[in-house]
Amino acid sequence: MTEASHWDASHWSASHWIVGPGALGRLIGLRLATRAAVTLVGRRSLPARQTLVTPEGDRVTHPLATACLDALPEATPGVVHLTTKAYAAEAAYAAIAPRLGTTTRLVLWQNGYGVQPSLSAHHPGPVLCATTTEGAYLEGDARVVHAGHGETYLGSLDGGHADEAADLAQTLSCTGLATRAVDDIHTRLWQKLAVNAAINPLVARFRIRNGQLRDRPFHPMVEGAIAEVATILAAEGIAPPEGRGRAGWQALIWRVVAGTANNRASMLQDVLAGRPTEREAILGPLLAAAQRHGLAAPQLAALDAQLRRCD
Ligand code: KPL
Repeated sequence: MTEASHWDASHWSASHWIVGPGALGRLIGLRLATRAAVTLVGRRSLPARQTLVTPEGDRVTHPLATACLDALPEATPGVVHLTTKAYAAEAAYAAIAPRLGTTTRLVLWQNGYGVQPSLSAHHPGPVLCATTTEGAYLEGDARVVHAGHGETYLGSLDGGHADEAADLAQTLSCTGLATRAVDDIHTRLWQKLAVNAAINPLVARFRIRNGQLRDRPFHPMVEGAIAEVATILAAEGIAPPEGRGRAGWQALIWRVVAGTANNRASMLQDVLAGRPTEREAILGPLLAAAQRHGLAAPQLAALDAQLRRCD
């Protein structure tokens, strides 16, 4: 029997676990709660009533099931959304693994390109990777603010499970998270990684908002990072945006800087809060690729070394 003929469209209305309920996880959980049974699974227990503030200013409160990683519900979930930071994903997966079955769909929402290949190989059921530009932040323990609408892309690294990706994309879209199923999620994850690599380490190092990267002395530093990223990704066979080589990377990255000018990037927020950063998931794959191809990446390597001291 083919994967598609196994497919049961009611699957996405099955139970969804949100493992790692930070801002993104709670946004997904509260959006899905209108259509499915949702359980927030975290390291500590959370208030069962959670409020979503929509970009339009509406407040919607839902009662959600909550659970702790060390006291999981008995039932096997239909879908697990792993929404931890990249560095915490493997440990969170290991903690829930005893409850997962071959029918459990695993959706990986991490930045960078570290856990996606390893968990895709490891999980016995279908694995989808997601990359999103949805903006959300927490206000206390019981409220998430959906700051701005973005776009989410969803697909499996080997291009399989297209029906599952299409169906989940439709479900998420219906709840207010515009999502497209794609067959090139590998490229899209690397493109997001490229954006994060050119912006996040610099703003974290200099403790500036994204828009300040357009000014001196930072502008040439961004251009230097883009040049290294573009060279590494060309060697790695990752298509530049709009197929335009380095100019495509420049256009994309400067567009994101302008669009998020007022933001404190996630890595800066992590540094300011004394949390570990996603340095390894974002710069690690680039530096490993540079080494594989015998390319020098002095600026990315220096940023990596500086951030390592904050970890
Ligand atoms: O994704 C981001 C982040 O903060 O991690 C960017 C696009 C850089 C926006 O701040």
